[in-house]
Amino acid sequence: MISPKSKPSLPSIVEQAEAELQALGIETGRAEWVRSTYVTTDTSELAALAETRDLRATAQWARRLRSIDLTELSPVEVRKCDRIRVAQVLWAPNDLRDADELPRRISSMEGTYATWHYRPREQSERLDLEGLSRILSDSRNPELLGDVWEGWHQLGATIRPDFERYVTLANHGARDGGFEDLGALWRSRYDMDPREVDRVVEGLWREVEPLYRLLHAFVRLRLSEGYGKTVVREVGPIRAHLFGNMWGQSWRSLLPLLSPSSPTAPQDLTKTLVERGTSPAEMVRYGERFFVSLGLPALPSTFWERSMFVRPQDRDVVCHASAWAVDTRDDVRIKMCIEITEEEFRVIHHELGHTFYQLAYRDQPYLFRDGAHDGFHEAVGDTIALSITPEYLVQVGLLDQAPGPENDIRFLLAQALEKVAFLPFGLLVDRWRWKVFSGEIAPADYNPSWWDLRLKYQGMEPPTERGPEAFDAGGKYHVVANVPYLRYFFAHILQFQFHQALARRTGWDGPLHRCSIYGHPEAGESLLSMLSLGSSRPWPEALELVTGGRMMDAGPLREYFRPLESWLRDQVGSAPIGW
Ligand code: X8Z
Ligand code: ZN
Repeated sequence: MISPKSKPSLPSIVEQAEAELQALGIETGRAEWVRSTYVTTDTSELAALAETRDLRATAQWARRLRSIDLTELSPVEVRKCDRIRVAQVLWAPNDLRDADELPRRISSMEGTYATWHYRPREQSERLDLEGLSRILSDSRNPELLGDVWEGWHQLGATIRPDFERYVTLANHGARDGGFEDLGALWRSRYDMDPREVDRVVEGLWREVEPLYRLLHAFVRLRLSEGYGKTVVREVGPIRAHLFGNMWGQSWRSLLPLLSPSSPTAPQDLTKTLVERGTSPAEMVRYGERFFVSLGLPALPSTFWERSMFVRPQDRDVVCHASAWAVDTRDDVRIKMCIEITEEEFRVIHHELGHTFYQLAYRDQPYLFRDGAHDGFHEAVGDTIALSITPEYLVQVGLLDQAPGPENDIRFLLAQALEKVAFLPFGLLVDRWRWKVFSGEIAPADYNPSWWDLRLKYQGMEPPTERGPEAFDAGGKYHVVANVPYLRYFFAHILQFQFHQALARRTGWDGPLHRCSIYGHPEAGESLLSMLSLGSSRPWPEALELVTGGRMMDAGPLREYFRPLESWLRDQVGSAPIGW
């Protein structure tokens, strides 16, 4: 019983911190949204100001909370204090001028990236990243591919001065926050000893590396047949402009080159979408209906009113796809420059995974409105996209007839060209940045060390000798925008764990790659139980809710691709593996 005389209790210190950081976080989100959908000097300045204010407040609260007696706090409050310390991927330097400069440097790099154009040889127009990427995926002319690759990567030299300064400032901040450097801050965001993170990564990589090397050997063999041995040697690394993608991170567009088209080759989804005149919003509706079929609530009307689905013609925007919860609750939006392609159809599902996660944890306290870890956030939409099987496409009317099991290898090969091909890239981006932040890689070695890792993990080399001004890591969005990348490596492991577990919920006991959880609310219920936790509990608990296990595990990925693995082995035969 509450005594009628008792006074209303004052907000605790943790509640005060949470309320202030929420208000600042929302303001920053709005400023960043405007900046990203309308890149100008003014919007960039305003966004940077908001970010500095937000980061400084976070650092001040973290410092204050560190000095209080934790035994006076509830377990929930203790977790909130832990979260404040690692909630952001930057720490404001104590020095005021440095704190002002840091977000400006990042904004400047993002601006360069967002507005970079290149006019390929013998073309009349300057092209943006989407235009250049289209050539990379469609052309089979190695000279043109090399020119496009090189033209995009020229942006590195422009970005480099900002990047060097950003590394210095971000490290100042991280050290002021009690971390060794920015990389150490990033590794502290996984509910485990930060020194263990790389060991976990290494263990997962060892499990998947043999499959990657097999795929690499197969692709080298076929590219060598297609382009000739002078362009692609039968041994050694493959040149990076030949993978149909600017970063060699997804090789899916090589499929027609690798897999002899059979009479049963399934209809091309891109063609169907284009022929039907499907609009970007309709593409998003397909994604929404999938989540709704799992029993999740439909998207709010403001999502449709406020999202950006197409590149505006009259201004510069940051096209790299992202999902936002601007008020951290209902005001969810995505920002994409949607093209009518099969690839973008899947990216939409990826982004909506973020959106439905954000909606699922909207009732958690502000400090817990986040993924169990960042790899979970990246894995949700991809998990759903694994259910875009031919049978699913028939169900939703995007395919006339599902091909028989004779198409399985082609389907699995397409999936591997996206998922398995990605793994070494997902790993190396931050292994490189961790060393940059720790100082192990000095600025003069930025580019040679980047290529050392791309050779070591991906088996790739640059199309031509890189000059001393080159800074090729600067050609990747996440590097210039200060977005940690390890999350995608984890997501590529986790999504197969989730897919396997959800498939089992539906009673599926066939091969994993044929299962679609579309229209299975029992799978949705399991997924939602994990999503709605947000970051209120350590991630192994969240993982356990869906999969029954508490570790990230590459077993389900290997199981998914098992039928392909033996096929690849046959195809490669006695040809060399490795580089
Ligand atoms: O950046 C993304 C998403 C937005 S979170 C489109 N991805 C990584 C990339 O594009 O490099 C998804 C896969 C990896
Ligand atoms: Zn994402």
